Amino acid sequence: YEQQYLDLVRRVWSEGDERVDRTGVGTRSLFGAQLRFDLADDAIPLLTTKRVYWKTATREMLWFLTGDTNIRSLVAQGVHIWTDWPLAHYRRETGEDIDRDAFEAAIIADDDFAARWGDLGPVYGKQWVDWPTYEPASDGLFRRGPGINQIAELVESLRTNPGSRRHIFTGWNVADLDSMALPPCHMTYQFHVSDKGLSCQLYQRSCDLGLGFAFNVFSAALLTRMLAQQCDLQARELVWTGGDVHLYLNHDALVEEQLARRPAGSPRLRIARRPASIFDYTVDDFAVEDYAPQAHIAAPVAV
Ligand code: THF
Repeated sequence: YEQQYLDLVRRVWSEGDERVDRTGVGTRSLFGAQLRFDLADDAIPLLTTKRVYWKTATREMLWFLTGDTNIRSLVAQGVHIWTDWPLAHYRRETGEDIDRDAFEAAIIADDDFAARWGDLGPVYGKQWVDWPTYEPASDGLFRRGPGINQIAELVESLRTNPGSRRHIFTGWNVADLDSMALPPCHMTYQFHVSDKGLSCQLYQRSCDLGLGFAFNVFSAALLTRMLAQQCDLQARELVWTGGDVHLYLNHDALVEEQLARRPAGSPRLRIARRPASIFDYTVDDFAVEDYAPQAHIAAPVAV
């Protein structure tokens, strides 16, 4: 399955349209791509042509499921993948040239600093488990209603109405986009149940093929496995659909190195226990086996 990914990387790198993107770094990109990953027998899409820090991706997924949108709890766990956006915002607003470690230290040490500078706005977690609603009040104004937990409703619908074609959750809350540090990239998830098991299709409007992709497919597969376990289903397949699929021009060394490598092995994901609900997993519940990747390749993230 990894060969599909490498073929897509090669195609984007050689045939992609070069364009200036939001970050100013520049990309080569193509529009519209689909890859399929088998999830049967504990198979998990984890690239072997470079080490992928799957525990970091797992911590991020569990963080989404808590509804938290502040980077503080991630940073406290040694997860740095969301720090660059609040850091850039802080530098812009204050003009202070604080370094990343000092910024993260302040996020951990100082409650007020974390509340003021660590929040990403109503991003993934907020929309997934607490989508805002409004209800009319007697004064003719509207006030906040109870939030909608899309994930809890998804589990319920998979259990009680498996044949539904509406097993969907989305982070793309149009009214909230302007308040988000970054609008969702992996934006819509649809699930499908047949006698062969539970499948997931992820629509990802924008994909950083060099960096984010490895995290995004692992995370979607992880979530599908958790949902399957909670609903007593077998996980079957992950269908990944990308919109703007791109490689950043400053990932040239990563691309050349990774394309020179050959995939090897078939990693498996084991889940050690069956937690009481989809919201009760911890990172220690997961183990990856048969994963002997080639060396990590560092590459800069475009902010
Ligand atoms: N923006 C861009 N430009 N690329 C992305 O992949 C991306 N995301 C999220 C939001 N905006 C994005 C953030 N997720 C890494 C991984 C995931 C990220 C951001 C950064 C990253 O740097 N990974 C490195 C090191 C990981 C580590 O240090 O633990 C790697 O080699 O994988 C995609 O959803």
